[in-house]
Amino acid sequence: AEGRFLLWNVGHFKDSGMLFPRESSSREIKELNGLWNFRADHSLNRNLGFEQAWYKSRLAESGPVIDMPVPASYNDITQDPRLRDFIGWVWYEREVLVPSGWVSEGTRVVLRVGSAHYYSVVWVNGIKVMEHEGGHLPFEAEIVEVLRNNPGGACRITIAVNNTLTLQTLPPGTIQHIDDPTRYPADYVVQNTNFDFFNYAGLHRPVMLYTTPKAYVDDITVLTTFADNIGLLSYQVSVLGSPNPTVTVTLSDKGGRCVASSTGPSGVLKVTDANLWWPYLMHENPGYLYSMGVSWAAFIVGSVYEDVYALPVGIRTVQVTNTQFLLNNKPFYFHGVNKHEDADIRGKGLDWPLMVKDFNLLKWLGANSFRTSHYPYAEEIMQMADRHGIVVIDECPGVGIKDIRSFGNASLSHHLAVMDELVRRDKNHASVVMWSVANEPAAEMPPAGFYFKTLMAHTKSLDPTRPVTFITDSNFARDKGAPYVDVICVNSYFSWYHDPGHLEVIPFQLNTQFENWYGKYQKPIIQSEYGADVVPGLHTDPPMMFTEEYQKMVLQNYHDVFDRKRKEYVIGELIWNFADFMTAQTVTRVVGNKKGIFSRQRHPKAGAFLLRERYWRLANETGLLPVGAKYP
Ligand code: BDP
Repeated sequence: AEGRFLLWNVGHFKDSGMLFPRESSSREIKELNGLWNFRADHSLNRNLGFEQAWYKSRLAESGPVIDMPVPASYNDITQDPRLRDFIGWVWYEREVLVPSGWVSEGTRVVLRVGSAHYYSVVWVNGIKVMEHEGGHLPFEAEIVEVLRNNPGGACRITIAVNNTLTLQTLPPGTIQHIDDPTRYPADYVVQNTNFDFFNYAGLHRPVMLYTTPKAYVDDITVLTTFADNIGLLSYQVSVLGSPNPTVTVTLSDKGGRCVASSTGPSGVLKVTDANLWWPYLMHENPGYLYSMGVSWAAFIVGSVYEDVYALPVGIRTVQVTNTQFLLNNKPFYFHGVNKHEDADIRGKGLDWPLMVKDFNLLKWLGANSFRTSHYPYAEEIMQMADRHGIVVIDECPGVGIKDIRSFGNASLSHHLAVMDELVRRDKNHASVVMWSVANEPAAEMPPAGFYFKTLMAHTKSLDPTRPVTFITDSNFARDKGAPYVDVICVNSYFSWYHDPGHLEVIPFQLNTQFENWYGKYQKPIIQSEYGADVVPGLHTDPPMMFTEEYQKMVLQNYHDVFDRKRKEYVIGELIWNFADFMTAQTVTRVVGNKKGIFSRQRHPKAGAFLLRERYWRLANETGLLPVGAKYP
């Protein structure tokens, strides 16, 4: 029966880069966003598409198709509950015409999928070009050979996506078949998960074609530091397709002036009077980015080949002490949010208006940071964070690891591969200051020690410059992963899931929580989640659960303790959650999780105003803003 939903073999090897596609004098981009043809495979074994090879010809030839927008989750696009709750393979298809110049000698054409949840198989003109496991991270394949075989430039892209989660996927899940004709219809199947958000699926981020020359800049790694007023960027460039590349690197400031240059595939750029990258509200000019121009050129049999790529880079340092988080050697206090990629209709699909609105709300709130709970966010969002100086804790999809069978070798090796992909994608973002390898795993289970030790050591080997953590809700004395983190990140819901309705327990329990963790580990602590559900518009006094007043009181009680402990070792507070979001249906959720300080439509609840007052006050106290600076 398991075969129905297909189990796959894991195996990724990071032998190449994953630079974000950017246009340049040597590179072109064709975005494939818009309407695709779509069909969910409702056959009993969900395998009809493979049996009938739907990728061999146009999708409309093998059955009915509907319009499906990309990027978007497919779940909320139609009125069909069978599609909303679909489990198994869905098929997307789009035809494009490729300019003839693209298939000329000396050009590479790459097909890139920003993310697709969860497992994908991709064909071009009926020929399989790649498979990928895992949502939330990009994957790509070179397709120029396939295109050359098809004169006229026709390019039919077929992508099959399967959302099934198993004990070895990330996040994990289980498929449950109930075979009881007296109580359930035939073929009753459910996807069980241990995480609290809807398992949206589909082509969630932009799909595009882009070109590079045959010899091309494949990857760039930049590490930054500074001494006095000199910024130092050490870089490494990898060029593929050329034995002896002549690499030129230039660094330009915001005004386009070249401030440093170097040649060779690795080197150090020195910038005098460097503008450091500072967080929002910590400096009058936050999010300063230089542009690092990397080019490669050669003369081969009479022609010039060259590739040009420009990478935005920020100069900043990150350091953790026993009691502090230092950004550019200054104490940084995280006053921010946890988010989700989630909105009406589009689900987890990247949406420009939503993204800009969310950043505007973050700035209105005075938030200086967010955690990408509980999976990597779109690169477009990371770039916004870089530009606006919003600090990011970058989390991988290690959420809901609760079953002991998800601590085995297959799970671990996939989790390591996902960290490879995440670090490869996000290593050059100035906004990213810490990696989170998981959220609320069963960290007290015996195998958790080895699992997290391995995972965090691996992440540090990939990136020695950033601290690593995971988010815990385990008992401080029994947590087997905490010994390996740089910063303790703890979630708690006092007076909500424990002692519901009893606000008076918060000062005691929160104080004890902090003392316990710090006493055992002497590491700085972030309150990585706290909050309460609110159905907007519900009011009571005295406050009752689910009212606007109750959320405010939970926040207020937590804040009083934060204010005492941030003078010692508490280095941040991230509200759960920025906005209401969709979940699976359960008796504890009212059309989703309502712990947002904004509704799902991004309207503020009373708690948002309280948080706004606080965050601006904190910014004035802890930032470099002049004392008494007022919010706009
Ligand atoms: C925490 C989880 C988060 C949930 C939240 C809640 O990390 O994903 O949404 O609780 O219950 O345990 O609201």
